[in-house]
Amino acid sequence: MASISTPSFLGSLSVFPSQDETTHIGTSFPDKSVQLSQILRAPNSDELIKDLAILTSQRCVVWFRDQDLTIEDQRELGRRMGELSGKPKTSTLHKHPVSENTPELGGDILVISSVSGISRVGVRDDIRASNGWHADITFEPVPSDYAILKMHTLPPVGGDTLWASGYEAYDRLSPAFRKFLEGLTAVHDGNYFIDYAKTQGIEIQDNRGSPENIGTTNLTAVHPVIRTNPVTGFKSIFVNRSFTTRIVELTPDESDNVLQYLYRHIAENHDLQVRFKWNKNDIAIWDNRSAFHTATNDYEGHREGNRVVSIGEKPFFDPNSKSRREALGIRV
Ligand SMILES: O=C(O)CCC(=O)C(=O)O
Ligand SMILES: [Fe+2]
Repeated sequence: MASISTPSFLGSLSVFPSQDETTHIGTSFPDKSVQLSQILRAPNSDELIKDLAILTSQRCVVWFRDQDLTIEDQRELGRRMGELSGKPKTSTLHKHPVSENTPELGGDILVISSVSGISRVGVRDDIRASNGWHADITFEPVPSDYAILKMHTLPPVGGDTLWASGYEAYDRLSPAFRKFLEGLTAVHDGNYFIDYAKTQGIEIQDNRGSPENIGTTNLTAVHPVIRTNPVTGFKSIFVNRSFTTRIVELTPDESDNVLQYLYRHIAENHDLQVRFKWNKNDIAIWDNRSAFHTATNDYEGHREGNRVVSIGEKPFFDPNSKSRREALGIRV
């Protein structure tokens, strides 16, 4: 398959040194003099943050090295990226259903930790590392647009994170299979968090960043299998192994087989993935509408970071939208 490298949209961020880490996914700002805290306070901060949202949506994930961003700044960035790129006014920051165990940081910060908390909950079996591929909180009726993760504690070796492009995964399917998937919807189920909350004796958080993300007894939602990203206009596959359990319009057997195919398609095409090696205080920002990610549990020792997940729009499929390759003129 021919692939032509297309320069990323940088807009006002082009004043900072950056590099695309692979052809299809991931752009980094390797110079630690580029600080998100300064971008937040720049005179043209609205323009810079909007362009950061567009870049993140186009490239699926971006990284900044050795950041001094505080927790409060991380929340502000999470809020403004979505607001400046057009999300509904009713969408704010997500409060994870089982975030009660981190009260010192507030319900809208999720601690990603090797020591405690949810980051290893719900891995259904650990024989294959690829079982961990997911997009965050897709069991919510109004799921996430962006996530911002800052890692402050790392093991001596290991613990990389991988991301995969849902746009490129869509573009690799045959036209007939794309068309078949475009009419379908799928159930996303996060009820294992309810079971986890029971075992930990904690309450499920209600009012989770949108008037529609309410209720504590049934964490499920139905979303289109192919979703249009409103920031880029590109189509993406929107099912993931951690939460998607069933394609509604198919028989259970058909659904299982189609979902398994799509999960393998995402996990086994390493040319639509990128792997990031963390250093202390690095930040990753990704678009949960069009990218999947997975941690690597290959390390010993303490690994911990803080994550802000913002709520975007209700997922939709626009039949007039284009695929990324179509829109950018990349040969399929
Ligand atoms: O620990 C990681 O590398 C990623 C964890 C994760 O899935 C997340 O922060 O959403
Ligand atoms: Fe995640």
